[in-house]
Formats: sequence, structure tokens, C-alpha cells
Amino acid sequence: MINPDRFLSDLHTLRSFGASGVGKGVIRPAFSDADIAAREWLMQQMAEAGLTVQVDPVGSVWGLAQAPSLLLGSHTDSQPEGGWLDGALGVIAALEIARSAQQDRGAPVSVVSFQDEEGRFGVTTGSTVWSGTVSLDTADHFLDREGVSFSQARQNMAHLAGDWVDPRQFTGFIEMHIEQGPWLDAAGDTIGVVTDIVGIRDMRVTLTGEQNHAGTTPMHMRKDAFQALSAFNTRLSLAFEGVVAPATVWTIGQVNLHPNASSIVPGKVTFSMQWRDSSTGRLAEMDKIIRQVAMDVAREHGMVLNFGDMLGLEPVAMDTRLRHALTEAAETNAPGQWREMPSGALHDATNVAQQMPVAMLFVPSIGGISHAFEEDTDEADLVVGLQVLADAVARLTN
Ligand code: HGY
Ligand code: MN
Ligand code: MN
Repeated sequence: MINPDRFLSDLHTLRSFGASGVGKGVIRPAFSDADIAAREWLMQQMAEAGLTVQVDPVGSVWGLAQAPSLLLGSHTDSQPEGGWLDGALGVIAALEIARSAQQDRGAPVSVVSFQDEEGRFGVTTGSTVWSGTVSLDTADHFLDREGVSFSQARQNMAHLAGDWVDPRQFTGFIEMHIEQGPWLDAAGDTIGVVTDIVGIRDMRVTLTGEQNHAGTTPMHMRKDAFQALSAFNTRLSLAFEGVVAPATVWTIGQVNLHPNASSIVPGKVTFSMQWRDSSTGRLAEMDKIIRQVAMDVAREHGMVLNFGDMLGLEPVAMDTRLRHALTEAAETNAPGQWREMPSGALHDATNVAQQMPVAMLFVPSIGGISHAFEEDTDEADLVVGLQVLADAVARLTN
């Protein structure tokens, strides 16, 4: 039988690894000391639960039941400033269900915590490489914000790393996750059964102009990288009108302005350009518009323009059979308190879908907040989510 108290206690233990000291927030980026300590603790819980523990070459941690098994899980690495539940919830719920399956001699359930889902290096890097979407050699050249490479970072777990886990031993994958958006919380619903996960594009753009004196350089003679970025951002929103849908999102989340000093006209800016949508066609159309607007602004501002490599993942529909088990379980455990909905956030399930049927279920994020220390969910909702997941697993494996 699942044990909600043990489940909640494990969640709070996990958040102690990299606790930020602000609310329940965590700082636990991939391959950090806190991340590796958390993964070693998880490995111990998996072993004690009777699972065979394996760490793959990119640091994803697996607790394997005898084959064939249903796979549950998510990730335990966090954003540079993260919440206690993003990823962690799905891994600990998986552990609790797998452990009770072992104790009750029930149908086998395996557990995974993928590495670098939060993209310190790439985009959902661990599951992207494991699923074959990106080669390990390509990923090894990915750099983080400080210029550390993926291959350098994963040496920190080399002492634990073993072989790749064969996906053919699994019958499917279900990932429980917080919604990370406002809809369940605003509607007072407890469960979201995911219909599809959006696609994503992510690249770096560099505009290079002329660094100069902020007092003596007349405005009309400047090649100011910030002004160029500002013009790009304004023009892009106008250019997207009539192309984007209400659910389409785009973000300039990281800006490196050089030399970032108040008395110097900035001569260079490198910024992240990320966009997401449920349509591959619209993602491609936005790509064209982004590049055209950037070229126009660079020309008008006398800047040199450079596009970095683009990372992308396609939209993915959830498996109907797995999804049906989740909707049945939601109606049983949260009657009238659930809905079907798309995922605006990206998840490891996107990559696992390349190898097997996948499905996801959400619990609410209070105020829709995530990727922030303030991220939180009522513990009663966490327990209902666990019960729905356990019920769906029973429907699929009995
Ligand atoms: O960015 C995302 O959607 C995920 O939370 N890493
Ligand atoms: Mn996540
Ligand atoms: Mn996240």
C-alpha cells in the first residue's frame, strides 16, 4: 500500500539537498554537489526499496524492477533558483509507488530521475541523450553559463556512472509533475491529465556594435547593443501579430550585455531567444520571423549579427491508453476536480515518448508560480496526485 506520510517525508528530505533558505526553494543544478548528494540519497532509497540501481553515462539515476515494468519518474536537478517540487514530485511519487509494489509483490514499477532536465547545459539534456535525440558527443560540447562543458561536469559523477538503460524493458512512462502554470489553481481543480506537451526552440543571438564613452558619443553616432536589443524586442512583438496563438510564448530570459557598465555604451549583447508552441509549423514560422527581424535591426543599427546553434524539441501527444487510465483514476479519486489540459512546460516525457508510450498528470501550483523559490502546492493535493497515479498504475498493470 502507498504510504502518503512516507511520501511527504521523502519530499521534504529531498528538498534539504540544496535548500536555498528562502521558503522551500532549492538551488540544485545538474552535477552540483547538492544534486549529486541528492542522487546518492535517492540511490540508497531505491536500493532499500528492492530496486536495482543504475546510473547511466549522463548521470540519470534508475531504480529498476524486474522486466517488463512500467516506468515512473521525472528529474531531481533544479533551475538556478528552483522550487522544491519541480521534478522532485514525480521522482518521489515514483519511488513511493515502486517501493509499495515491491513490498506488496505487486506488478513491477521502475523509477528514473533524469539528469539536467532543467537545461544547465542543453534542453532536457539527460533524457534527450538517453532517448537518442542528441548524441552524447554533441551534448558533451554543450556549455553552461560559466562556460563549463557537459563532459567536464559529468566527470563529477564518473565514479557512479554505468551503462545505458535499455528502454525495451519498459511498457510505458508516466510522469507526475506540478502544473507550473495558473489554470488548476485558479479553477480550484486538483488534477490535470495532460493531452500534449508543447514544442520548444532555444538559441543564443549575438549583436556586436561599438563600445564607446557614454558621455562623449553622440546618440546618432552610437552602435549601442542594448538599443539594438530593445528595438529587436519591440519589432518582434509587432511581427508576431497574426502569427502567434493565445498560448504561444516567447522569452528573452538571459541577457549578457558587455561590458555592463553605466558609463560605457555597450558594444555587444548575447541573449537567449526561446519560443514554445503546440504547432511545429508555427514554431518554424516564428523562427523565420525572429531571424528576419534580427537581420533588419542589425542592418539599421550597424551591428554584426550572429545566431548560435538552435536546440529544439517537437510537440508530443500523450498516449491514449495511459491517458485513459489517468482520467479514470482522476474521476475516482478527485471526482469533478480534474481536467484535461496541454502542458506549456517542457518535460522529460517529451524525449521518453521517442522510445515508448507516455502520459503525464499535474497537480496545482499555488498562484501558478514555478522556477522560483516561492513554488508550492498544498500537501493534500500532492497526496491526491499520488493516489491518482497509484490508481492509474494499478489499472494499467493488473
Ligand atoms: O522549461 C521548462 O519547461 C522545464 O521546466 N525545464
Ligand atoms: Mn520539471
Ligand atoms: Mn523546470
